[in-house]
Amino acid sequence: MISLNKNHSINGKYVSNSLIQELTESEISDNLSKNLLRDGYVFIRKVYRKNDIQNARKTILKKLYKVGELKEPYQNGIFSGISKRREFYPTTFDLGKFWQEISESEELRKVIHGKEIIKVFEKIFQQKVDHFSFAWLRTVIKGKASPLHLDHPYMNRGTDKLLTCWTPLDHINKNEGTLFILKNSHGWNDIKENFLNHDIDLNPKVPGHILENTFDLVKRKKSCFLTSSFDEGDCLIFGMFTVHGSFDNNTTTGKIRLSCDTRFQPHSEPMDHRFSGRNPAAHKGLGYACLSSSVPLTENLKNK
Ligand SMILES: O=C(O)CCC(=O)C(=O)O
Repeated sequence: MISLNKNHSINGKYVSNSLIQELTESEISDNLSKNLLRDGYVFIRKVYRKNDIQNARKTILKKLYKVGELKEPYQNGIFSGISKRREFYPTTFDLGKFWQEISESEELRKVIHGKEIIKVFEKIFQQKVDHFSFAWLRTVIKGKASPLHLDHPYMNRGTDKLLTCWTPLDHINKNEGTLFILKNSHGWNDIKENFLNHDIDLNPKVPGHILENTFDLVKRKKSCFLTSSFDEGDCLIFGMFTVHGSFDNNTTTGKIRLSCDTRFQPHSEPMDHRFSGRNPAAHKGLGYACLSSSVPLTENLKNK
């Protein structure tokens, strides 16, 4: 009989226990480039200072509380089920500016662009590094998730040496919508060819995410879901062709899942201009309004 994992579901369908494995952990002292090449990702714990993460989280949650989206005490990050965000920020432009202000808060930037994570990327690239100024701060409510995708079609106008850094901004229990990577997916040439050079802004009719059913793909590739519970300080780094997504947030407390993804590259490589500078244009020139998290939590239907 198939044993289902009640923590992990995709579109409401539970994943079988036999398809779930723990992400392999790397230490900062390991050969990170080698591990990245081998696995398509590196997962490192205790990179950031806990205190910095806590300050960043508090700043973000306070802003959400002020627009009525969190219950008291707001520090617990429990969704209130309502939102006044649109009352304060009626237009898409206003909502984008609100999200930009949160995303650019000093406390968050101290984490996502701080010396601890820079050190990790300098070790990976063996040279000075740069990062996008744009950051993908995500607030995922109960029942929501990010679709299965790889990052290449979203940000491929600079260097192919770009790496994603996914940073949990809270402890994320296994049932709270953890990120997953499909094992060995960085080596799947058919998937890579499907998306190679696809640019979602130039060709918006073709989706950036994978349309094949996630369970079918996992079966076809004899793969499995790699995930973990995440703690303050952890980071998960992966390449542009590593297939990933998130499980549904199946919280029992109403807690939102808070995380931020950022992108790093060698300093010597060209940068995708959409995501750099003081007011990054991002997708469709919308700036921070291109993110689904920029809309009120009550309207947050999908996460890419
Ligand atoms: O956090 C998520 O739900 C999605 C993150 C993601 O897709 C990414 O880091 O590229």
